[in-house]
Amino acid sequence: MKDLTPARSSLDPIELASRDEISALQLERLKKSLHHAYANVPFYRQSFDAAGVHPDDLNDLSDLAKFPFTVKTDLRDNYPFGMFAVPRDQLARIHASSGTTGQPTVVGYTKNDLANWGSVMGRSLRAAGLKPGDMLHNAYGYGLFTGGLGVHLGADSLGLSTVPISGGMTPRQVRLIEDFKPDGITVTPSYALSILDEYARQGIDPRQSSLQVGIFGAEPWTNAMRLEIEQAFDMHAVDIYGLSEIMGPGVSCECVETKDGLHIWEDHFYPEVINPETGQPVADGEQGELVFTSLTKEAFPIIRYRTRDLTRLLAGTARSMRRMEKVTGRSDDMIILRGVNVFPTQIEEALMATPGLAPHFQIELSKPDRMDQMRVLCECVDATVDDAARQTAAQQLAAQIKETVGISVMIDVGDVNTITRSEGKAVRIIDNRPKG
Ligand code: DLL
Repeated sequence: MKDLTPARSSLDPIELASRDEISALQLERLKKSLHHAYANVPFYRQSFDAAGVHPDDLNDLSDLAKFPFTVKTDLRDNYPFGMFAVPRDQLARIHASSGTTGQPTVVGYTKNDLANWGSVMGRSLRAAGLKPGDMLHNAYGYGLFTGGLGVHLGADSLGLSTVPISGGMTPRQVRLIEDFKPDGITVTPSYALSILDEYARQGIDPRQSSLQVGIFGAEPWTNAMRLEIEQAFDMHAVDIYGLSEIMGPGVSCECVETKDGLHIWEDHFYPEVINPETGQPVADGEQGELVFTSLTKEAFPIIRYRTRDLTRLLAGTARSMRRMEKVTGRSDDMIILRGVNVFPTQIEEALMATPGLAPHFQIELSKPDRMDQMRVLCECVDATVDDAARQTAAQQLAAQIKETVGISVMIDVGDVNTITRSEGKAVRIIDNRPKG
């Protein structure tokens, strides 16, 4: 793999600023953001008043802990535009996340917000090793989802040539990568695996492709998956994170030279990690739920938003800004099986360590005889894996999960192509347990 480390001279000065400079900028912006939300969004006025706090009470970054949290249902309750802090005619863009239940969550951006998004997203693509003039194959979905259009803004801001292919039509994805010869690809890790399958189907060696780097996010994925993808394509694989409520993709991104967690662009997004039970902030280095406050957003300022994503904050390395560890999973996706907490990423890790199995999987939950049961649905890597080898693989995977996660599960090893392929975010859990 080629060394893609960007020249230090190409970075934004704030990426290399001292901690003191970053904190000073954050404090100044945080004060403004709290005032902006309080003055222009009735929801924030009410929630601050109810908690007995006022934006003037913030004298230090740690004072933010006095302010109330914002949660997803607050956004739903104010559907569609109740959380916006600018008049409707100042909105330049609206996005929405479909959500699995009920009301979609709607977010809005002014022209300045879009410029800032382009800037942090462009910074992310540069951190991942792309430079002006490179070509990007952008296979995140275009539309209300922030993935496609958000990455596109960043690519424009950095000066890339973008192929806005969006998700789906997998044979065409391979065709265009082969014909246009892009330097980078942006896609969910699960859809990258579908593209990889298509390479095999067409009998083309993905290691010979022009791709130097893949920038994967929008869903959890493991370091074991990183290695698999890097080897399969002979390219770098870096992690990018974001969520619509905070901006979209480009809230944080790994640097290609270190791949040691995602640098949060702290000049725009102020991170905290809290104990999800008590709501108290925990020290850097401790695991908990990630909470973000926007520092520069005009249309949709967001104060102490509980992401439900579990991670920990770590000191900066390749950049001065702090890192977040790869997200283990969302608290919503945590399965509690007979008292043990399980994340799909733990199953992914065990699967990747088992020879003979492909990296595609789903988890089926059921409750026969009032006992929760988990079945891991996976498939063999190719048609040469016979019945005996499948049985061995199933036993190995079950043993691996028992050892690392501490639960007994059933394993189904199907034929090649039996697991539904993803074209965006993978659906990992099929919950057949009776409701209520
Ligand atoms: O998924 C934005 C995005 C698009 C990020 C493309 C990266 C690349 P939402 O649809 O609002 O936005 O979903 C946000 O997805 O709270 C996480 O649970 C999950 N997520 C996003 N990136 C990662 C990641 C986009 N790198 C939700 N690792 C977030 C793990 C991720 N989970």
